[in-house]
Amino acid sequence: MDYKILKTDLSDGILTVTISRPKALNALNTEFFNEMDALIAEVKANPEVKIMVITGEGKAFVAGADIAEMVNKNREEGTAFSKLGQNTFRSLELLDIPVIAAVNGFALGGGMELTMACDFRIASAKAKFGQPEVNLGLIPGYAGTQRLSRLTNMGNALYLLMTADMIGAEDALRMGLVQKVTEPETLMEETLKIAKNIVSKGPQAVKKVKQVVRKGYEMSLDEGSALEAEEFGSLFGENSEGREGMKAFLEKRKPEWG
Ligand code: DAK
Repeated sequence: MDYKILKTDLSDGILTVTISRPKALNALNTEFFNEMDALIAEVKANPEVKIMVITGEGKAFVAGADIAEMVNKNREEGTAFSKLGQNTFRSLELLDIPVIAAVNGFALGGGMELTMACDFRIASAKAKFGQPEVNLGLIPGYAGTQRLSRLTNMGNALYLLMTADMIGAEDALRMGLVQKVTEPETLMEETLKIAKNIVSKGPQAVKKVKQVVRKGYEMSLDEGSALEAEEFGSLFGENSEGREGMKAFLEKRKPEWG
């Protein structure tokens, strides 16, 4: 499929997706959500894609939901716009492959919510994060109120949501919102290095890490541990990825993942 807003590049199993609507600082409109839904469906059907990296073109990652598109919506339309985004972000989060946000600039409102639907975040030292919805008399509509407290903590979430403060990459790192800060020029190089490293690991194991951590987060420790034991076991046995990985270690060679 041809995309207008999303630029894609697939190489060595890494799908780089660049959100490209720089004149509006990559603000998220209906067209973006439709394209992202289509892309997610393509990714699910393409075993060549081992990992996805999302970034933005120009000075913004994404400066939020498109205010120009939202301004005249009525209550029902507002709810529908929120559900459209929530569903897209949830599908992204539920992809079985890892998804990394490479945050190059402003990640505000819906943009920060998009980064939070990714598995982890690498930020340029120039990145700025914020949930400015209360400035507009709104609250986040793409589950930002839910993911922010889970990713950081209740105090950080309420502080950022109530003040609408914009924070830099180092503060985001300190809060646990981002995992690594890079020089602006090396953001993509460093993110792709991390992606390549993950692609070299046991692909089933990487998928299971995502599944077990994410599902386990919603469970009690005992339920989560039971799930872990089950999935741990699924990597054993003849022709399994675990057998190959352990054999390769003992034979002092690189594993050959199927
Ligand atoms: N939407 C639409 N256009 C935007 C935009 C946005 N979020 N952000 C920037 N733009 C546009 C600007 O209008 C401007 O367009 P022109 O005037 O050139 O036509 C162009 O991008 C460049 O922006 P600036 O001239 O403002 O650039 P600056 O460098 O001076 O400032 C800025 C950069 C990021 C500080 C500033 O643009 C800014 O404050 N932008 C708005 C940031 C913001 O408030 N974002 C949060 C959006 S609200 C919900 C569903 C979803 C949501 C909430 C509820 N339900 C349905 C319940 C989510 C809400 C949000 O994400």
